[in-house]
Amino acid sequence: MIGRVLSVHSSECKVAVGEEVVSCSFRGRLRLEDAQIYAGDMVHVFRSADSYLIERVNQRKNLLVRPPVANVDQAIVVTAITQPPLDLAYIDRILIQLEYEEIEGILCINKQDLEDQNEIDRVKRIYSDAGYKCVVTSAATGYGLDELADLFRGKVTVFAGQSGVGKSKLISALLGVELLTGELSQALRRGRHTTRWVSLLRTPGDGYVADTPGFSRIDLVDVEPHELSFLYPEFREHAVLCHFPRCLHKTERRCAVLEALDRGEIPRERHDNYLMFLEELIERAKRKYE
Ligand SMILES: Nc1nc2c(ncn2[C@@H]2O[C@H](COP(=O)(O)OP(=O)(O)OP(=O)(O)O)[C@@H](O)[C@H]2O)c(=O)[nH]1
Ligand SMILES: [Mg+2]
Ligand SMILES: [Zn+2]
Repeated sequence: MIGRVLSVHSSECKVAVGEEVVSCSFRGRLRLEDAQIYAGDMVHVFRSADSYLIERVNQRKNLLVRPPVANVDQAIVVTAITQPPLDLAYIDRILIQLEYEEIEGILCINKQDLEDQNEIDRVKRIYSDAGYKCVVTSAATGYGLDELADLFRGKVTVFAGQSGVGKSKLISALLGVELLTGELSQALRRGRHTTRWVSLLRTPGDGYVADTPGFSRIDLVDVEPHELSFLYPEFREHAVLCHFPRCLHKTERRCAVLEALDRGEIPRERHDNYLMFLEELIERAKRKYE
């Protein structure tokens, strides 16, 4: 039998096999920790007398590190505008990581019931101009939830975003389940096992979603400075046309990215944060060769 791993605990994991969810242990002497099984993995399950054993893990198409989920099709990056305050750099760090893993990122602007429509439109424009699908929702009133639910069909979806933006509340509203929201979730995030704290929930239409706690810090992926622009969908097509092959799109002459920026084809906010991340990568590269 083949199943999908929903969650991993220290000595067993929960696997969806057909309509059932079964508890499995790993075959042989390996502990699950060493066996490197992650939520989202497709596994071969073997039924012995009164227990289930995992025999083999299928090759995965990708593995998100934070949160640890395998075979992710898309990530919904949730943000609010004022509660908590909008943090474009935080969103961009997540999107960069997703581009690196080749996972589709979708922006969800939540708390529509609280936030200023002009600001919502401004943020939406930045990310749709950058090439990302954007949805506007309110987990409180249900606004936009149908559109969000449609995105789940047949896919493994991870929710990401700052603490307090409403990830758990959105999933609760969509699936009619109770997830930890607000303070409890913060207590968990401070706990020692937060990175292991991830489990997939089944959605109608044969999809899976994973809630995650909002991480306080997201490290940039390990790329060379001149490679960063390739993790920006709206930079890529221009970057190949720059005069210098390792152009950093900072102040270079005949830089096609800077030209597109001047023509308004690249959102200014995205390039500003790009420059900040670039410095971070340059610093990191310096330390590496010291
Ligand atoms: N008014 C309003 N409040 C919301 C909305 N979505 C979430 N909230 C509230 O915002 C607070 C945080 O929501 P959570 O769902 O816990 O946020 P989270 O993103 O899961 O946060 P972490 O788990 O800490 O990463 C809760 O008090 C929710 O009730 C919304 O659309 N409108
Ligand atoms: Mg939460
Ligand atoms: Zn350039």
